[in-house]
Amino acid sequence: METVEIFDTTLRDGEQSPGAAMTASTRLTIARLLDEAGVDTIEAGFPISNEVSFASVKAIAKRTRHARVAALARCTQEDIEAAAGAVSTARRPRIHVFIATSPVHLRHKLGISTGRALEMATDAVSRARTYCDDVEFSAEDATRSDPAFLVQIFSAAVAAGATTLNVPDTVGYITPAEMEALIGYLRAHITGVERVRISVHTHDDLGMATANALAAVRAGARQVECTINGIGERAGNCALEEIVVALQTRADVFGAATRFDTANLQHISKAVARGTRMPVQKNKAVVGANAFAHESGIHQDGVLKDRSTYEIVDPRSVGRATTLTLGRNSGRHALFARAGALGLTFDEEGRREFARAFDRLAAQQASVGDADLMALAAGSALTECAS
Ligand SMILES: [Mn+2]
Repeated sequence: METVEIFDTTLRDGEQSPGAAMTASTRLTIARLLDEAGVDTIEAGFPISNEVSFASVKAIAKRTRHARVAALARCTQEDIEAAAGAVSTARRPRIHVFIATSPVHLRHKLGISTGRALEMATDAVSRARTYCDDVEFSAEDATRSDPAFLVQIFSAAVAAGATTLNVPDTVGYITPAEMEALIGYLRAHITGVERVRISVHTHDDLGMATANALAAVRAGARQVECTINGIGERAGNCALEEIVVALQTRADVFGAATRFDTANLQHISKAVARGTRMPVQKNKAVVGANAFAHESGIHQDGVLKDRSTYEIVDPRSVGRATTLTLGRNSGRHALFARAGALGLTFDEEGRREFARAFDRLAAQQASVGDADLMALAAGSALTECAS
C-alpha cells in the first residue's frame, strides 16, 4: 500500500472563502486538531499578505508537533523572506512558492512572458532553498497551461531544488480523465521527477474536485491538497474528508492510504464550520447531517437487517452513528425499533393505534422526534382508557 500525503490548506485557501476569516485562537485550535489527526502538512497561511497572517503562521509553526508547516509565497524576495521567517521555528518547515503558467494568467494578470516566468520560478525556488530544504513549487492554473511548458518549468524547479511539484486546477476546469492523462504526461517527461513528490490541488467549480484529485492519485500523485468541509475560494476546494474516506473505502481501486485518523473527522468538521461561520450542507458526503441518516421505509428496513445494504462507510469509523429519521416516508420496522429503544411496549391493539397516530402526525410535520413518540404513546394509552 502506498502513502498519499494529506496537505491541508483549510487555514490558507480555505480561509480565502468569502467571509471565512477565523480568529487567531480558532486557527491555532484547528491546526492542533489537524496535527493530532495525522495531517502530513498544514499550510498555515500566506505570511506576506498581512501582519495578522504572519503572526498566526508563526504561532502555528511554533506549536505544531508532528506535521510540516507550510507558508505560501509568490516568486519574489519579500514573499519568500516573509514565508521563511514565519515558518522558521517549525520542527518541519516548508516554503511553498507559486507562479502562474497559463497564457490567460501570464498575459492578463502578470503581464510577463513564459521565459520571464521560468526565470522567476527558478530564482524563487533557489532562494527558498537557501532558507529551507523542503520547497514546494506550484504552477498556478496548471490545467489551462501548455503541458510542454509545464514540463519545462517543473524540470527547472526540480533542478533548482524543489522537493514537491504541485499541479493546481486553480479554476476547477479539468475533468478526471484529462487529469489522469496530464499527471501521467508530467511524470513521463519532467527531468528528475523520480526525486520529487507530485501533488495535486483541485477546486470544485464543476463539482469535480474530489474526482479530479483521485484521478491524479491513480496516475501517481502522492500528495493531495484539500480542506476540511471543502471550504475555499468560490465553490471551494477538494474536501479532505472525501479524499481520506474514498481512499480508505476504495483501497481496492487506488491501492494507497493516508495517515489521517478518520475518527477525528466529525469533530474537526464542526470546529471549522463554527470557526468560519460556514455551516455544512446536510447532504455533504461524510460530514453532512444526513450522510448516515435514512428515512425511506425500504432503506430503514434494509439497514436494520444489515447496515451494509445502504451504507458503504461504517459511520463509527468517521466519528458518526447511523440515524433513522421518522417521517411520512419511514417504515414500521424503524418506528417500532425506535419506540422499543425508548422503552415503549404495546399489545396488538395498542400497536395499531400507535401506528395510526404516528401516520396522522407524520402527515402534518416533516419529521417525528422522540418527544413526539412519547406523546403519541401517552395519547394512545389515554384513548384506550377512555373507550
Ligand atoms: Mn486554490
